[in-house]
Amino acid sequence: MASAKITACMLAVVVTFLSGAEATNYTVGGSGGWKIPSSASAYSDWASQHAFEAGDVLVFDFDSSTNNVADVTKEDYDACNADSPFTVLSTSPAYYSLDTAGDYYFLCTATGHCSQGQKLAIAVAEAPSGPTSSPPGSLPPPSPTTGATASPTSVGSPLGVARLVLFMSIFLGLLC
Ligand SMILES: [Cu+2]
Repeated sequence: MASAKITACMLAVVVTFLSGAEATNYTVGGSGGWKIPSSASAYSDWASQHAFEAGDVLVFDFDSSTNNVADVTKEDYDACNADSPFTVLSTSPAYYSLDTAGDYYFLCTATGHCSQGQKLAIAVAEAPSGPTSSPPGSLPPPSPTTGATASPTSVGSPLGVARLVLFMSIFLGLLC
């Protein structure tokens, strides 16, 4: 039983480390949400403003009575063919996890909506290895700074996040 407990603890620590590479939620279309856009290029414009990584989540915010979200092939996306989607999400807000790197294609299956621009194509990159790249149990090496001025380490900086994750892991380890 002891080994099982240790395994569980180690698993918890690993999960804590992995969660350090934080996922980002993106609300598709920003505050405008998911609808027939005023401009046909609205969603490609929106997509070009973001760098999606594996593990991120798309949030589709829409009027469920007249819209939905379907993930489709590139061919169906190009042709606005809504006849053979992989999945259709019809309840807003709809969360779509971008689990792996690659290209993703979405459209609204309501008649005429896709051809009026309610379609989204995004490219998702591999998630960076992030904090997990440093050996567990060791602090990240101090960044080389010249002079006596210490580099400002804000909470949002990669170093700050790595430290936070490390402390969380140690804390978790103590609990086990
Ligand atoms: Cu629609």
